[in-house]
Amino acid sequence: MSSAAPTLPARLTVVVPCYNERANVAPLIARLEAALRGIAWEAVFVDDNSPDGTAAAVREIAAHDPRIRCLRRVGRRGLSSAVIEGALSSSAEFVAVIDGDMQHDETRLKPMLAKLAAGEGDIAIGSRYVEGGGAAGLAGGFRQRLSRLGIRFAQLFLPAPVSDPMSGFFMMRRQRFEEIAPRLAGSGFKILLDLLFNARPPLRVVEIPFEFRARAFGESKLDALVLTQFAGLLIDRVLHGAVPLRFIAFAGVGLVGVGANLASLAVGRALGLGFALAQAIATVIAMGVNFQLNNTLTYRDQRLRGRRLWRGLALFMLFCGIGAVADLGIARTLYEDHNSLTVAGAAGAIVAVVWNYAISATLVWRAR
Ligand SMILES: Nc1nc2c(ncn2[C@@H]2O[C@H](COP(=O)(O)OP(=O)(O)O)[C@@H](O)[C@H]2O)c(=O)[nH]1
Ligand SMILES: [Mg+2]
Repeated sequence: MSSAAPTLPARLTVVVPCYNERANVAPLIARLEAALRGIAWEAVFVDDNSPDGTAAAVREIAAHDPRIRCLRRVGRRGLSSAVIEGALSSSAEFVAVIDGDMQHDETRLKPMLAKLAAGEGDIAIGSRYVEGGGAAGLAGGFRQRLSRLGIRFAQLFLPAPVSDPMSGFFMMRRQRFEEIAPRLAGSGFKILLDLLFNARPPLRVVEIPFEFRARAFGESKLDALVLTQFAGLLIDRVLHGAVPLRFIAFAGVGLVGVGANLASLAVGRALGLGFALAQAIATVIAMGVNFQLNNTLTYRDQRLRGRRLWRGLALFMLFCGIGAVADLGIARTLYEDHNSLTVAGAAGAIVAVVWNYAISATLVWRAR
């Protein structure tokens, strides 16, 4: 690694979000160095306290290379917010975002900078889907189909067509980024989409093709969750933020829970259990399923682990249990008053989901 101190402040900040990418840190820096020769650059690795020691690997290099910085965040996870904070830590004229796993082609950074510096656009996007680009490195046909489907959806909401609005590889003027930053949703994975949606006036886009490489070390952190989070972003866009996304996710999980409850009840009955016992067991199973799904999806960014997980589960079951009893009471009263099962059932369900949501947000997964 070069130990030459930069004589100029950075013109380009490369933001590298990373989680468990220790083995990729040194090779990526070597590649950036080769690709950015002649440009005053720096790189900020934004690490969410990876257990594999990614931050330490960055600091080891930063100790003798002033172009390298480490931004270690604790108690938080999230690709979008990592990118936002990394970019906001920059004072350079341009900021770029590149994955920390070498799947993006760092040799495209120079052409991106040239286009932006020439005023050809406000944002340069590394695209897998324009002539000369490729998505072969996306693990599995499922991920490729998912990605294409998502792109088609996103096009419906974008001010101008962009061939790869889900790309995590782009560059823009820092000044524009700073203007848009306060309006960003900041949650989930799709920071570029978030930027394109929220820029006023819309960003002028230039697309630079690149070949998405296969991962050399480590594993992908993005799976089917990408789709749920992406759906969330679109729903939020349609509803203009009128209903909290978490509530929608929570209600969706609740529906799955109802299915789990009915299925368990049927199994219990088939095994010859009495109705009350089968229903009690089915309720506990459904609450467990709901808790687990909420912990991995709805509250992914505040996911409970270890002792906190068990404490959260106990609280969740206790309060949702109280909710279930209240719900039965409301349903019964309404049924007696109106003699309509649908009204009674629906009212009971609405009260239950609002109650459970309120408890979950304030007691179980409270923001730390
Ligand atoms: N700081 C931070 N980085 C993340 C997080 N999730 C993913 N990343 C990084 O974002 C980049 C893209 O993630 P990856 O799992 O490779 O996604 P894929 O290439 O779509 O499979 C990688 O550099 C990851 O290490 C996160 O929660 N926090
Ligand atoms: Mg990757």
